[in-house]
Amino acid sequence: MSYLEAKEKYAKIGVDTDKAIETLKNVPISLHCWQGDDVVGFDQKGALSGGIQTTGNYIGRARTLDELMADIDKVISLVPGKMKLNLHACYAIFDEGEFADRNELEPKHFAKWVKFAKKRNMGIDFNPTFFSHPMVKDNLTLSSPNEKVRAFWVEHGKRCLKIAEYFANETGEPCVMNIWIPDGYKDIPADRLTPRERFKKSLDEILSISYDKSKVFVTLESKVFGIGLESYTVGSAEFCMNYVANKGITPLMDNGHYHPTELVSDKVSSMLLFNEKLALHITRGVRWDSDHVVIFDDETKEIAKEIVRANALDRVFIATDYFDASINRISAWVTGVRSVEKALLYALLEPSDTMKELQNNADFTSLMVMHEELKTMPFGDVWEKYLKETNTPADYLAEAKKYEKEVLENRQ
Ligand code: RNT
Ligand code: ZN
Repeated sequence: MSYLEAKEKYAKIGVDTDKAIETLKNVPISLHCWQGDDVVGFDQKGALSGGIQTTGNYIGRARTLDELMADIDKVISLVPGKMKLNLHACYAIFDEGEFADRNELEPKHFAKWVKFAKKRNMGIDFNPTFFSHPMVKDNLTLSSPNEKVRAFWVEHGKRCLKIAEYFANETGEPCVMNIWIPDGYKDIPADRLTPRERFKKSLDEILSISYDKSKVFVTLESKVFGIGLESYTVGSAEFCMNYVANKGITPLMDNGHYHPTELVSDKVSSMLLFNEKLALHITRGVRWDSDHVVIFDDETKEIAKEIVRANALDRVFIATDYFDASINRISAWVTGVRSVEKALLYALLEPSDTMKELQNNADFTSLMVMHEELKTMPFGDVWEKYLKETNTPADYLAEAKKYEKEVLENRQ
C-alpha cells in the first residue's frame, strides 16, 4: 500500500499522519554510547561490575575513542529523528600519559565529545559512573560505611555535575545527569536502613554544590536487583521516588528495573501528575536481565502511548539503555533506537480522543475492537514515509553488514 492510501485510512479514523511524522521529527532520543563497547569505557581495564553484565563475544567491539565515534556516526546515519548523545563518566578522554581518576574529572576531559556532539547538532546527557572501579568496595559506593570510599564517590558526583553544566552551556541544550548506583547485598542484610541513610546523605552532599537547575536536570534511577546483589538494593524504587520528591529533582524509570509483572507504562501517568519532568531508560527486560535490545513489542508501544496520550513529549526525557555483545553491535543499537521511534510513531497514530471518549462512555466493547483494529492499520507505510523524509535507509541490516565487513572485521 502506498503512503497516500495509508494516510486516507488513518484520516478516516481522525488521525493526521503528516502531523504525526512532523511531531516525531522533533522528539529527541538520547542515544546511549555504551552499546558500542559493552559498557567498558576508556578509564580502566577491569571487568564490568555493578550487577550488570554484557554477554556475547561478537566481533567488532569499539576499543578506542575513534572506533566508538565512528560507530556512533554509523548508528546516527541509520536512525531517523533527533538524537542526543548519552555519555558515561568512564568515557573521559585523556591525552598521552595523562590520567585523572573519577574524583578528579574535569570538563576538559570531555572536550572532544563536546566537539563531536556540536558538529552533529546534538545535545549531551551524562552519567556519573559508580561501577567498574577499584573504589567500589564490597559492591558499595555512595552508601559505603567506609568514609573514604563514600567521600571518593561523592566527589565524583560533584565533578560530574560540573561537567553536566559544561555540556549544557556548550551545546545550548539541557543536560540530563542521571545518578544510578549499584549498591546492594547478595544475601539477607542485617541493616537495611543505615546504607540508605548514607546514600541519602551522599546525594545531599553532591546536590549541595551550586548548579544551574534550568540547564541541568539531575535524575535518580532506581532498581529492583542486580546480578550478584539479589537480596537488597539500596536505591530501591521507594527510596528513589521519595528522595526525588523531597529534593525536587527528576525521577528516572528504567523499565528493566521492576518486578516482571510491574509495567512502567502503567507508572508514567502517576509520575507525570506529581513531577514536572520524567526521565526514562527504555530497555527490554528478559527474566533476570534488564538490558536486552529494545524491540517493537507491546510494552514499548504502551510506554510510548502513555507519553503521547498525556501530551507529555516535552516533559519526558527519553533515553535508550541496553547492551548486547552477541550480535552485530551496530545493528543491535539501531534496532533498539528505531524500535523506540516506531513505538512513538505508532502512539502518535492512535485516535486518542475517540478512544478516551469510548472509555468515559463505558463502551468497552467498542474500545476493545478499536484497540484490535488499530493493530492491522497500515502503520508500516507511515513508518517508511518517516524514514524517507528523514533520509534514513530502510534496509539498515545491509548497511550494518557492510560496515561489519569493511570496518568491524578489521578489529581483531
Ligand atoms: C543499570 C542501569 C544503568 C546502566 C547504565 C550503564 O542497571 O540501568 O542505567 O545500565 O548507566
Ligand atoms: Zn538504566
